[in-house]
Amino acid sequence: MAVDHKRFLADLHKLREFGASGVGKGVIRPAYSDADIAARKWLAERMIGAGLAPHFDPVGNLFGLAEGTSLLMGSHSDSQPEGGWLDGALGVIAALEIARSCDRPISVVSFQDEEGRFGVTTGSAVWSGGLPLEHADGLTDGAGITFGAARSAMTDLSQGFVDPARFSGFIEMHIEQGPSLDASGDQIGVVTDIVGIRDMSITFQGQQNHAGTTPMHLRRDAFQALSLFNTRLNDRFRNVVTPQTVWTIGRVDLHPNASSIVPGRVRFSMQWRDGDADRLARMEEIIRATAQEVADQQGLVLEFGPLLGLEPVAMDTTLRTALENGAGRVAPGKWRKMPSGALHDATNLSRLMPVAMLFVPSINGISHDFAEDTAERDLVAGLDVLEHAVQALV
Ligand code: HGY
Ligand code: MN
Ligand code: MN
Repeated sequence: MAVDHKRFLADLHKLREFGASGVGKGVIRPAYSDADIAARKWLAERMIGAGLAPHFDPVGNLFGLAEGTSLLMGSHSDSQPEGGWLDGALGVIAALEIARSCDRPISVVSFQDEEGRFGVTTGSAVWSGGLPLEHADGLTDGAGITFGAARSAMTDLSQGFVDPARFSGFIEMHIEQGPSLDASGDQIGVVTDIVGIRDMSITFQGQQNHAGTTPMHLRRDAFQALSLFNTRLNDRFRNVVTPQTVWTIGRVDLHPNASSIVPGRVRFSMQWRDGDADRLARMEEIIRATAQEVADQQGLVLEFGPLLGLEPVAMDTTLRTALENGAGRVAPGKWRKMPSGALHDATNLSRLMPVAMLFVPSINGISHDFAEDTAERDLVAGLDVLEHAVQALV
């Protein structure tokens, strides 16, 4: 039986109703939010309709299990605080459509907290053994809520952890979240490898004081320390990084964040990504040394949070070849092999089984934004490639 494009698109649009932001097709569906949990319960119902057994695990990962050994397909259905409607959701609904239309043993998964409200791809990191549950439970979000407290909202649904040995491999379809496919006019990207990532919080603790009466030379200003750190870091990275290396200070909590108070404390996120593990390590050395130097010179106290990270990983050649052959049939002359600059659950699963990924274009390369979108013809083309690949593999 062939995939049903209309049913696939209808379920994609239904999923984006959970946590709809009211701005374009955007969603606000962070891990363990009411919208996230409601979406997972709806997905569980759809899995039953696909002939799969829904199974929640202790961290809120939702599996739709086929009998016996099966190929696992899926992604995640939680979103960034300001998320796009397709990031993760596309892979989950595409997997569901493949499972219910191809008479092959296909299981489906929606991992939890891929977007890292608490860590880095937390749900699949715990499930794959990359992050001990007791360690994950101590991770906190930007408001100080722990992973353990947040996941307790789903404890009543938990049926224990699924044994990874029941899966022969994992295929994840995802939007590119970058400009390459959209700019080139290609419709399909077959992923060759996924970059590695490092992520930690850094705190500079100085002296809160009056913004009018505290002379500049007596200040221990946390914002000035961050500003100095960032300027020196960009300069010192220059001869270490490549055009593909990225680093981001995405969250800054300045305390007390008031216009007439010299900020005494800043806690900020420091994240960096590259395809080379040695370069990630070199960048970590520079980050730690530069932060310590600024703290010492400015008279502030420095604190590093736990370092989270994943190594760069290459996709499985057998699964990749099946996707490439499918792409050649569905989008002849309009597909390419490419690396992933975004992180995905597939990285965690590569510890346990063969994995591969398929991309479709992001319009204007936009993602992690309400404006994220992909042309329906490209969404459907990606689904057709998955169908060809599954028929060749299972
Ligand atoms: O940040 C990432 O690469 C993923 O979208 N969470
Ligand atoms: Mn994603
Ligand atoms: Mn994302």
